[in-house]
Amino acid sequence: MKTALVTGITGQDGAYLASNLLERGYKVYGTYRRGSSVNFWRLSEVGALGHENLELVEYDLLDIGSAFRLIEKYQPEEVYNLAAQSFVGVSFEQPVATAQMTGVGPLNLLEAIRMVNSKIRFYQASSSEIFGLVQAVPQNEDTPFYPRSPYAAAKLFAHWLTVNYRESYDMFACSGILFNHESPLRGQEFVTRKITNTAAQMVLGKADVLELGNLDAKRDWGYAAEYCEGMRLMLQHDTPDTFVLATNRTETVRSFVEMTFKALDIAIEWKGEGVDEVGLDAKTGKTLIKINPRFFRPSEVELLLGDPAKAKAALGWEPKTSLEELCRIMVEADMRRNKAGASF
Ligand code: NDP
Ligand code: GDR
Repeated sequence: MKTALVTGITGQDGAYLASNLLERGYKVYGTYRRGSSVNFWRLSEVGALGHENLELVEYDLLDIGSAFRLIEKYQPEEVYNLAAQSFVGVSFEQPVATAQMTGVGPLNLLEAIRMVNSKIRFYQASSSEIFGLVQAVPQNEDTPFYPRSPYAAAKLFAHWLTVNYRESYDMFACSGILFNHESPLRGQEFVTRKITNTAAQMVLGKADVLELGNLDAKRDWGYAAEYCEGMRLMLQHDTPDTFVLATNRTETVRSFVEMTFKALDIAIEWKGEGVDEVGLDAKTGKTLIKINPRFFRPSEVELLLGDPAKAKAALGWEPKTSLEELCRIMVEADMRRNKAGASF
């Protein structure tokens, strides 16, 4: 039986990856951090909670001693490092904590693997945020980096260390530069899920208005379950490497809003400019969307568009779900949950 350790098991990707690996007959050690109340709702949604081959293990990625004990005790064949402070907006408020969790956290694991058993295969959850200020599009493995937030700078540190441990110690260390990937399991603070969930609540009379920041930011959005399969494929490849996973299509936040309301049979008409812009129900004239400056970031990544050609050629990986389909899946899940009174 193959063994894998997945950090950040309570997150969106942790749930999809755990479910993927369990279906393939893996023994999975999933790490979560101690808190006053730990929430396993995502594992429950994918049907992984309580699986006989899933063992949940407490781990704080800031504690290097824990990293050593974890690797020594379980000696997994594969380690997928997904845990991080993953919200870009918060990284401007908590830059030092983000640097430690998102930057130094992966280094703790790399060190533990190097010292305990350097044959263990390691996946680092790198991010398209490291491309930051546009240098070239579409962005691929050779595009220069220009991080625009403490989060992106921390992810870039972890990316380079992954590459450095691969080259210095001959470790099987892979960096997956993943573009935004979404699903009904996405946290509500991220823009896609905030939009689908609030829109569902508005239709059900549980919310009045959707408040957003920069509507013109462009993102390359894909479906999270497919990206987690890409992570697995990277660790099955003959050689360790860096891969971009993306859809090669970019859309504005504004079009994601339109897509969401369209899935609910509502057409949006935009009026006004800048912070005074509003989105109206084209039929009734009711204001549905407002701009709130609170949601703007001190510096923004305006355009992400990824080229996944290398992953397709080497891993046979390609995205399958269109953005319209993904949006519809998310809206329907949020309608169902809100009707049932669920709060996640
Ligand atoms: P989530 O925010 O959903 O999950 C993050 C996970 O990290 C949670 O399980 C969280 O635990 C855990 N975590 C946070 N801090 C600590 C800590 N100090 N010790 C232990 N665990 C901790 O993120 P996603 O699943 O969306 O993303 C997975 C990874 O991929 C992240 O590293 C993210 O930065 C990266 N990434 C994500 C992309 C995306 O579009 N989703 C794109 C590119 C990269 P808790 O539940 O307790 O908060
Ligand atoms: P991102 O995702 O920063 O790309 O990071 P997020 O969904 O937070 O923002 C996407 C874009 O939407 C704009 N935006 C808003 N964002 C949020 N959260 N809330 C709003 O109200 C809002 N209005 C407009 C943002 O300014 C931004 O341009 C995600 C995370 O999963 C990271 O962990 C990951 O590394 C990257 O994707 C790739």
